[in-house]
Amino acid sequence: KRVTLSPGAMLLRGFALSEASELISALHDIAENAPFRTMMTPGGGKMSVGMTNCGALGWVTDRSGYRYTPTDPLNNQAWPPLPPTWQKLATRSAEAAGFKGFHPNACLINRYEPGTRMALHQDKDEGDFSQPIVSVSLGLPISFLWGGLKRSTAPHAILLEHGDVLVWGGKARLHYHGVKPLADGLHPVTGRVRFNLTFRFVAPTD
Ligand code: MD3
Ligand code: FE
Repeated sequence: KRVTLSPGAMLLRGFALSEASELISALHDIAENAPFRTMMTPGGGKMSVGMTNCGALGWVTDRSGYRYTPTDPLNNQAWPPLPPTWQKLATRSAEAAGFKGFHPNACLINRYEPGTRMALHQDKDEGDFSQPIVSVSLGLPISFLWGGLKRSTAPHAILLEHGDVLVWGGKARLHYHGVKPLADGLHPVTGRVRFNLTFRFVAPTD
C-alpha cells in the first residue's frame, strides 16, 4: 500500500517485508566489522540510538560536529560496502515513489532499544538535497514524528512497522522529523530492537 504523507513523502507499507530477514542477517555481518556505538553530539550530549554505517561515506557526530566520513573513526578503516541487494532495494523504493535514478553512496544504520528516541531534526549534512532519502524500518514498531519545514510546526505521529519503507524527496526532503521513545516489545526477527536503514546520496567533498 502506498500512502502520500505530504508532497514528496511516500510511505510504502511492507515494501521490504519479503527481504526483511535477509536485510537483518546482512546487518549483523556489517555490525561485526563496524559495531553499533552511541555517538556524542557537538553539544556534548550522548545520543541514545546505537549507530553504524555502510557504503562509501558514513554519518558521524562528535564534539567537532556532524559530518560524513569515508572511514570508521573506531578503526580508521573504510566502512563496510553497501550490499548490492541493499542498493537495489533503495533504487527500487525511490522509483516506486516516483524518483528515478537514485544511487545512494551512504547508509546509516540506527539501532533502537526500548526507551531510545530521536529528537526532531532536519537531515542537512548531505550537501545535495536534489536526491531523495529512503528509510527502511525493521523489527519493533515505532511512532515516527513528521513535522514541517520549520521546527515550530507541530508534528504528526505515524506508526512505522517491520518492512515499511519511506521515501522523502522534493519539498519533503528538508522537513523536520524524529521518533518517539521505542516502546518495549519482542519482535520475532529482531527481539527487543528496532533497526532503521537510511539510504542517502552524499555529495563527495574532496
Ligand atoms: C524525513 N532516522 O537517521 S527514518 C535519521 O527512524 C533519522 O531512525 C529516523 O531521522 C529513524 O536521520 C527516521 C525516516 C526519515 C529519514 C530521513 C528523512 C525521514 C526523513 C529526511 C528528511 C525528511
Ligand atoms: Fe533524520
